[in-house]
Amino acid sequence: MNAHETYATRQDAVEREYEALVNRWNEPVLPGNGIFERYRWPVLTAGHVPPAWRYDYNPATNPWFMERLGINAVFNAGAIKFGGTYRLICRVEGWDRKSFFAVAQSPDGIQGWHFDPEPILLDETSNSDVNVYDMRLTAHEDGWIYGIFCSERKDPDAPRGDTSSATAAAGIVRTKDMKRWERLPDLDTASPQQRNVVLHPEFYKGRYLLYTRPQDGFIDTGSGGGICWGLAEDMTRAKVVEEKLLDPKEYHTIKEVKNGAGAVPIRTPKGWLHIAHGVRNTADGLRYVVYALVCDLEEPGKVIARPGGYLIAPEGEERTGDVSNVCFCNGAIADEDGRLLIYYASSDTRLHVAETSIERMLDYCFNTPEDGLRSRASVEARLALIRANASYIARS
Ligand code: M1P
Repeated sequence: MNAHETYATRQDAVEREYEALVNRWNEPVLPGNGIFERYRWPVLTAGHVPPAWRYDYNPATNPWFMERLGINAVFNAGAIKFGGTYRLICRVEGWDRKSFFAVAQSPDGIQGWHFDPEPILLDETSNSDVNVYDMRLTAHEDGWIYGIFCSERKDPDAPRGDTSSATAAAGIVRTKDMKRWERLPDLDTASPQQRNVVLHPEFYKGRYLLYTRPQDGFIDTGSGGGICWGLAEDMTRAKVVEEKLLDPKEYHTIKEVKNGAGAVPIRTPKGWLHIAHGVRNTADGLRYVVYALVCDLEEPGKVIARPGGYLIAPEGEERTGDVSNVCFCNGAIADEDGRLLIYYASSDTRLHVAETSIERMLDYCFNTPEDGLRSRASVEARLALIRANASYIARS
């Protein structure tokens, strides 16, 4: 085949493959565990990124219809329902390892995800970001939608020859229309490293409440204790002076190494529902899982339900990817009718949805025993379950 024929054949094949993927019907995997339902297919992958973002369509400059700017992965997405549609602001990563943000929309939060025509060209501060990722979208009661994300830069204090050390700060943007994004100064905190910063949707005592995760190093948590919270007077010059511990890292738990906030907390009748992430060490590296907790409605810094263990851990295909053994969530959407969609990414490669309801999640959070922190305590909890079950099972 000559180049001209190749162009036409390949363009047709690439577009057909893309259309088939974005229009593929998704279905719940039943019976699941009763807490939530997984869906058979990821909602977004690298293949969902429009061909026009990846291919040069000019036959003169791209006669072989080659992929010019490939996409490596689509994962960790902030989520919001806006203008009647479900929107995800995804971490899209190119072949060059740089992440950027792009919004995808769906009419029902499950099916038919399509990216908006163009990715977001984010403004920079005077200290340019090298990489940006993991945006949380908060529709705040002040009328703005804030996006808080990780802004990564080379560590200016890295020794000569160290080309890996980085610093992480919380970058901030805001919008009213999900089209024009105003960049604000990065969050100022005492901690040298900040990732997984989340803005609470309501004022607390007249101030903005932010969940933080202070760390000593880019990877090392050091003395960083887990999920913290603090207050800021103003989001246009956001500064949190004091970070108070909300939920600690804990020895021999799913959050032994790192413990970070995830989706924006959701107001429920019984408290603020958090979908967070915990990280433990294994002989095979870090394992990231998604877990839940509930905080007091009046005192959002106080945990009132702490179900033990994980809510979502990688399963099957989810286990492998660029960074294997990772489930990560930075976005969830609660519908008016109580349906709850949890968007979680697997292994830094693809994005999935888990469907549940606020009612089911509250049942799960308030009726799952806390981690007893010892094997014996775990067996005691399980024995209590088995013995209480005996009479019901004998009857059936
Ligand atoms: O690779 C797993 C995750 O690692 C980081 O998360 P954390 O700050 O909790 O360690 C982030 O880079 C995240 O995007 C990534 O999914």
